[in-house]
Amino acid sequence: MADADTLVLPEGAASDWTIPQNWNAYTPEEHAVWDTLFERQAKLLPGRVAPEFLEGLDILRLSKPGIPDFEELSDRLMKATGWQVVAVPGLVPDAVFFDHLAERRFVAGSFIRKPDQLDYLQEPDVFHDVFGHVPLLANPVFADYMQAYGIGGQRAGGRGAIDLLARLYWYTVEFGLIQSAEGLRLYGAGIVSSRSESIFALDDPSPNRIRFDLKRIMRTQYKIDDFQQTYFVIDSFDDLLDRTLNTDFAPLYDELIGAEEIAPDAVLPDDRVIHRGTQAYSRSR
Ligand code: HBI
Ligand code: FE
Repeated sequence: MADADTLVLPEGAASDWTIPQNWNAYTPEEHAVWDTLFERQAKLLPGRVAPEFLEGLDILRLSKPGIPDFEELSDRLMKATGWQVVAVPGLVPDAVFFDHLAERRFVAGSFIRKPDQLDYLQEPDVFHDVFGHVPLLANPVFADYMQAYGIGGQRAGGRGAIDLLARLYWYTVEFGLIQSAEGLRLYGAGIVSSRSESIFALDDPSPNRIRFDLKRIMRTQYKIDDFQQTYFVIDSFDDLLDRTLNTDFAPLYDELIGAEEIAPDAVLPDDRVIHRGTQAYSRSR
């Protein structure tokens, strides 16, 4: 999201880019879109998603129907892990995004996609942001990882380092897979909020599935407008948090800024490959 820093503060937004969610203004049709998407994913995900996500999903089962009221949601999340959900108009500048995460505030778009966009949407709406991201924020370890990412972003300083960090976010928070005792499971918000990618990421022979490697991920380009060609698999949330907390990022940036980038579909000799993708899907596009 390289254009996140050329954005201008929208009218009516506070200096931290937050806006009132205005829950009462949602129409019955908008709530119905949420309900349709929620039911679809709630049916599809058991057996495919990390158990921690399913545990967190209960946090979204609120007293009112439809799109969650962020105040009520934040009350619950605050009790679980000290996180809050705040509304923003859309994409916010990187520095604003990092500051919110560092303070344990997750920024969520408050608008919802139209009924004819159920399966594909470029900009993150409330279903992606809340259904996709919030359940894992109820998990103490993942909650700490997200805050650590925000603090890491505050310290990054400069486009080069932020681009490297954005890849880490992309291949974990948005499109990560995890090895559970029962097998490979989904946890990335971009996957779990998408019906088609929830199937593709786990079952399709096309994409590579490669074990998590921080340096490798930070060199890997990604696609923002189609299914991923490679998914990276973590061993556990504890391991993900440990690896990032125990890494000194400053020398890593020095080493990696300007290093050769890795194509989204590449498999390297040193990769710990779980599945070597056929890339049949991407070649058919
Ligand atoms: N803004 N609303 C919103 N949501 C994001 O996920 C987001 C953002 N701004 C910047 C950003 N993500 C990323 O580019 C950072 O992780 C670098
Ligand atoms: Fe997201």
